[in-house]
Amino acid sequence: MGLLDRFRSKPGTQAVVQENQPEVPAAASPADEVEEVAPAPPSTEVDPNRPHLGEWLDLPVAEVSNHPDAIERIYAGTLDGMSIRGVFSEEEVATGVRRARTHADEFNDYGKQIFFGTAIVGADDDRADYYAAAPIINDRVDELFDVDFVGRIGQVLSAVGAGRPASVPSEEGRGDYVPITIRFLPPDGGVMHAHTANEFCNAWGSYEHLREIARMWNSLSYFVVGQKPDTGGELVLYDLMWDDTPEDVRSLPMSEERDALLERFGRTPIDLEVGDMILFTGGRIWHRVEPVFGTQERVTIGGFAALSQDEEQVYFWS
Ligand SMILES: O=C(O)CCC(=O)C(=O)O
Repeated sequence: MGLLDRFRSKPGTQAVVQENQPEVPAAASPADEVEEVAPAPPSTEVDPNRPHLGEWLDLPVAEVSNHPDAIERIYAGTLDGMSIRGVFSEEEVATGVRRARTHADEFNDYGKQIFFGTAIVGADDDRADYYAAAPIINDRVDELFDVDFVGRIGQVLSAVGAGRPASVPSEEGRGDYVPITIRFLPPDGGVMHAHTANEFCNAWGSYEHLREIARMWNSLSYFVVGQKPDTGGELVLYDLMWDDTPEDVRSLPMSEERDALLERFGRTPIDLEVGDMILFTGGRIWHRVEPVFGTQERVTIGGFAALSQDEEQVYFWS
């Protein structure tokens, strides 16, 4: 079982999500126009031909500051995400991937995915395992890259977040979150089955602290491509949003069986090169990573992002 296979669509998730709906603050803020709408109950039938996916930006990193409202638009549902080209050079990420491999004895091997760095998604409800494991990557991340990898991710998130500061959160008295995990998908069918972050971020115990400090409903996913595989490994966005998820899909855990049910919906593969960064509504949009084949692993370096509850900051973590 892979780490991400531990995601479960739990009965009662919908009620938990509504309880945790953050309120839009009355004070004026750059994100005032973002409307927080209570999630609709899941539909039992969704017309597979109904379009759900909307606008996607594809731009060089030099133009990222032309879109300071991108995160607000993503929350509002008027933008699905963006491919940001050349955030890092091939050499900058290749160096990090090469050095990460020298710590293979510290990797978490889940079979279909191998992670350097722990992730809150698979953590125990009290997060004790997460904070115990966080230093394994946090103590190394600066020496992995010759550039300030985490700082540059923060700069991009700040640029598309209307200049809000972007930071990796800490939990008082517990520890620091991990900014990135390095995800190796082996070339013998490594895969990440279809999921949305809404199904677990708003229900699982391990996210309790993040729910307190950040707007986890329709939160964002980001990653940088570290190495492309020979075949497969595309990130595919399904033309289906969490709110419209039919009950047969919603009731299953991450699995091949659930992937098969999603085949009735349209799919958009996102083509990225080494060093490109993607930022999208992983909370809302169903997505999966296609199986990887050939001789080369697929490597991505990434995590998740959200506006703080007071909308003054952007948080990112893995
Ligand atoms: O690192 C990847 O390619 C997977 C990204 C993903 O599935 C997510 O962020 O939810």
